[in-house]
Amino acid sequence: MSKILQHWDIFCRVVDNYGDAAVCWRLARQLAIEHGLKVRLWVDEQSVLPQLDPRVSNQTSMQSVDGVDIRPWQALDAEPPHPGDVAIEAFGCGLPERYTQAMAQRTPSTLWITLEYLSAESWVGGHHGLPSPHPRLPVQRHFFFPGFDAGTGGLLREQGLLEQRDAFQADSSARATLWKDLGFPPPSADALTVSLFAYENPAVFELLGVWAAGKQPVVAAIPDSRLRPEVAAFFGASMVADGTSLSRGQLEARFIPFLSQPRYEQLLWSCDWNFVRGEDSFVRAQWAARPLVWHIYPQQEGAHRAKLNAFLDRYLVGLHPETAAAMRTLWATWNGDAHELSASWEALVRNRKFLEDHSLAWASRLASMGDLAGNLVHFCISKVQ
Ligand code: TRH
Repeated sequence: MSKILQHWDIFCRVVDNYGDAAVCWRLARQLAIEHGLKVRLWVDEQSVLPQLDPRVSNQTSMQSVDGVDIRPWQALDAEPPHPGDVAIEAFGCGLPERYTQAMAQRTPSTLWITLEYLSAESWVGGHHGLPSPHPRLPVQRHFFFPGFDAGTGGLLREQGLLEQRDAFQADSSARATLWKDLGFPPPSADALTVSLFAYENPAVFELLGVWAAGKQPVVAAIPDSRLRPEVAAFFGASMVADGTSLSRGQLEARFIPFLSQPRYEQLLWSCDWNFVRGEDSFVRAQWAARPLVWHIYPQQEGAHRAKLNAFLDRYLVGLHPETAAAMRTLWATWNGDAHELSASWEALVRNRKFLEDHSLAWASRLASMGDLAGNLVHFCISKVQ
């Protein structure tokens, strides 16, 4: 690593949900642990990180975990800013004005990176890495886009992640331990296991009904999320405590707490199907190499639809045609744009083997592109050499 790019600042504003902090936390840890960098993570909302990683306290104003200094954004108001060599502005959150001025005055000036949201759209490759001058100050920022092909910044993936996944998936006792720790016996061998993490979703009633009426037992893990009240309502319940199991027909729903990120990862690895949402869980489900269904973060005027279809256009290439068509229909239904849940689910279960092989091949192909943290480090070095 270049000696001149040792000090990195990451700025994160929690807009809503977990995704902003989740991505910044992964990136910060990877830069510190795998690249030996000194990283400060400035966060405007202290309550989210401890849910993702219980080693982080929401009581402390300054703390260090895994070599990352976690600081409240507000602390910047109290002290003169000392900008690092690189400043990452996550998801267009903006940098504090005083910090930006200090960046421009610094010699050499701080390298300013805007980390963008993930999209599979074809324009991303053409915009990745482009500079944009500041309107007043002698400093420019560069746009860094995550993505699904070699012309982009790639996806976050920690070293050894796929090896850990393979070891876990090959180890039935590790899976049994996970369920035991969550307060449940291991699902029976003939059951289909599913994790269900999503925003509020009217299609969930039909989905649960299909599972309840199906031929095969389904064990659905329901982490605490905005979907949970709707799942409880399907069983005629209003509030459901963690550790509760509710059954109807072939379906058993297991209500579990919001897990730490590593634990949630294990849940994704252990389930046959994963329903995920937003950005980070969506990527993690791809690394899990199991069939997935994405509830995309809804945007105004349906802008998310182009993103959803752009991903499917890439993801479904090479998949058995009937399976690909059923996946497209199921994803459209889950995102409120179609109403054919039962038939598409049956087709997918029938063609499960194609999907499983495809999920594994997809994860391997993505892994061959390098990882976002490594790509970001190389990009920054290229800008100062
Ligand atoms: O929480 P999200 O909906 O975040 C979203 C997206 O990032 C979206 O792009 C953004 O615009 C919006 O926030 C503001 O979904 P996401 O991205 O999957 O983040 C959830 C994180 O929570 C992810 O790191 C997985 C983690 N998680 C756990 O650690 N434990 C759990 O039990 C669960 C269900 C999730």
